[in-house]
Amino acid sequence: MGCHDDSDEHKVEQLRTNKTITVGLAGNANVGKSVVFNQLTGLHQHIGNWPGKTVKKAEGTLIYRGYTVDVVDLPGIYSLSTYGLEEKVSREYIVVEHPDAIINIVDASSLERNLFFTTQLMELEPHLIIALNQMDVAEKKGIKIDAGKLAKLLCTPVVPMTAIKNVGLMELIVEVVELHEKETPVVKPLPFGPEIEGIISGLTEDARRVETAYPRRWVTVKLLEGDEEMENISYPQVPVLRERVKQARRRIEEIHGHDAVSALTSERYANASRIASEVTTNVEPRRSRWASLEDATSHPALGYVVMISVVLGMFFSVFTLGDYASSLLGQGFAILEKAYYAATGLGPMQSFFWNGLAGGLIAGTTIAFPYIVPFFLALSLLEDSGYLARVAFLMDSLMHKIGLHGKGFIPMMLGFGCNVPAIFASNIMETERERLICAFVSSLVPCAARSIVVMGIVATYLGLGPAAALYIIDFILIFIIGRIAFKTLPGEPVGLIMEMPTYKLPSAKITAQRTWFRLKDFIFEAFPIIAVGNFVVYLANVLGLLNVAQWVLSPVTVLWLGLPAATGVVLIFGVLRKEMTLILLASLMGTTNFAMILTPAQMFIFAFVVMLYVPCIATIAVLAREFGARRAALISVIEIVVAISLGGIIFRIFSLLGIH
Ligand SMILES: Nc1nc2c(ncn2[C@@H]2O[C@H](COP(=O)(O)OP(=O)(O)OP(=O)(O)O)[C@@H](O)[C@H]2O)c(=O)[nH]1
Ligand SMILES: [Mg+2]
Repeated sequence: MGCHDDSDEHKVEQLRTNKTITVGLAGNANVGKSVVFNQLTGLHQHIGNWPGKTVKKAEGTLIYRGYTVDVVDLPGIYSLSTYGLEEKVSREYIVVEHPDAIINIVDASSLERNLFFTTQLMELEPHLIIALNQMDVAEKKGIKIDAGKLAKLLCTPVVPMTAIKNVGLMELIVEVVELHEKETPVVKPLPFGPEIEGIISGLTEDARRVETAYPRRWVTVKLLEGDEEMENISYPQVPVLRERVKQARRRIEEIHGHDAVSALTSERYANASRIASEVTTNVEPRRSRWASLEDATSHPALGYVVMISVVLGMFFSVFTLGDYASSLLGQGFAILEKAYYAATGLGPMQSFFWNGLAGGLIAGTTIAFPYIVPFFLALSLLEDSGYLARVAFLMDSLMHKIGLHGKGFIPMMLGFGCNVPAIFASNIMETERERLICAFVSSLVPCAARSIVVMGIVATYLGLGPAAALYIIDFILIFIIGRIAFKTLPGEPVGLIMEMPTYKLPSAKITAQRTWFRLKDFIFEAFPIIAVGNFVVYLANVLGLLNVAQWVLSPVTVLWLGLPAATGVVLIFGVLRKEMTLILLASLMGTTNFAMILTPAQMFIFAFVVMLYVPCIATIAVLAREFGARRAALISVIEIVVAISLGGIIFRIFSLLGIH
């Protein structure tokens, strides 16, 4: 049988004079869709070695040979049923928006599983191109794939590529343009076994009468599978179909001994598996150098040892590096300050320029920057290597106690960098309830800004022990609060369905890029806020307004928490950004030597409250956008109450123990 059937009702019917080509990238999760998207469009979709990063479709443009190519990055999916929102979005996009081409990104290193999705995609009859990505990984695993043969078997163009190294992208885009210019017809679905094909064609006659943008064969197959959306479209239009489909299902059951859904699924698997084995040769099934690492990091006992060491190692190196750079920068600015006053002379105007205008930026640079750079870098390496997904797997049973599964740990880990992407990442959870719990606990994770406060005060002046204690208290609280949320929100927990990505050597380019983008966000978003906040507080201080505010807040700050009155205003401004608390405190007191401002007990309590009391304004905004203003407000209030109540309790315990 030839590849293309001219009488096919879905063949390209018009001559394309249009200079715009739209292309959708579809495929399983974690196959490299976003890498391809970023390479093609120059945009920066989130890339990382764990499944489920892209949750909403993203669009970008590329100009090639006079064509404007609109590229759409779709979320990773495994089927085209309407089980999940992503699946529904993807199939509607393919049929309703009818892109000129669908590029199915396939992970060459696990071809069979990926082709299972390809078989379903083909049933939608798009203009299809297969991008056989991760060829480097396949090669390392000793897998050789005959791309030409695959193209013949599927009747579609197949482009082998290694997107991460920019190999094959040009060929891919040439293929897209060719498909457009040559008016290549749509792909034809792979046939099921003859009995089922017979049943399908028997039904197609009636299905033809259904008016819909979906291909007729697809409608028939989906009706057999009991797809609700297709039933709602078809049965009211052609009522006789309902009975016919019922009979057909019974026939399939008689022939196969299974219901229609299982029969169709197993035939798709059979197709995928047959094709995969026909085009694959295993050159030498050698044990990869990652294999022992793989074993060690997911080992039921050793895995935890590795995990704790990795996390401790990460914090320790970030702190050591940050502390060193911070004191170096501090010394540099001290010399600069001396030189400045030597040149301008002392006076209120000179002090206004240095402390009021430049102060915030200087404090931001010396206190925040040194910790944030190594922190983002470390997090990025963890994410890209695939280790984060291992941690998720190890944390599965603990996470179940708060009603999530291991996957929920990924957003939490990302929360260490910043809570905002963590809340976005909560979208990888399957149900609304899990998403909410996950976002809530993620907002309690000490982000880089909060870590700056812990490191800049507690670790620097009191040592690593008390700093570690703060983190441990925080984690215990996350667990307790998470568990309460889990018990109060109705619903059942679900199991862990996440595939383990293989370990990969993080690409220097992607790591550098991601760190830079996070850093850029930090510089452009945080620095203006820090500078303005600092200026406002400086001015208010000079005008004597701060005293009023501090007086109003002192029952909480001084009486309940045992902190200096100045911390009141600082905590209020800290809602803008958590590291502001440290910076403002330094600039209000005119020194970055916190030992002169706070006693050891106060340092601990201050850092504790900052760590917990309400996420920053950006996090609240994202929570409100994702879950509604009411829930965002509720989460904020809970966190303020918990932070202040417990802070006061710690103060009293310290007093009892004679710690000041
Ligand atoms: N070695 C290698 N790694 C790749 C290649 N393409 C992508 N990757 C890596 O695979 C991982 C997943 O890539 P993404 O582009 O984020 O995958 P995705 O398909 O968009 O994933 P989701 O959005 O989660 O569905 C990342 O760690 C990439 O660096 C490749 O050709 N070779
Ligand atoms: Mg993606």
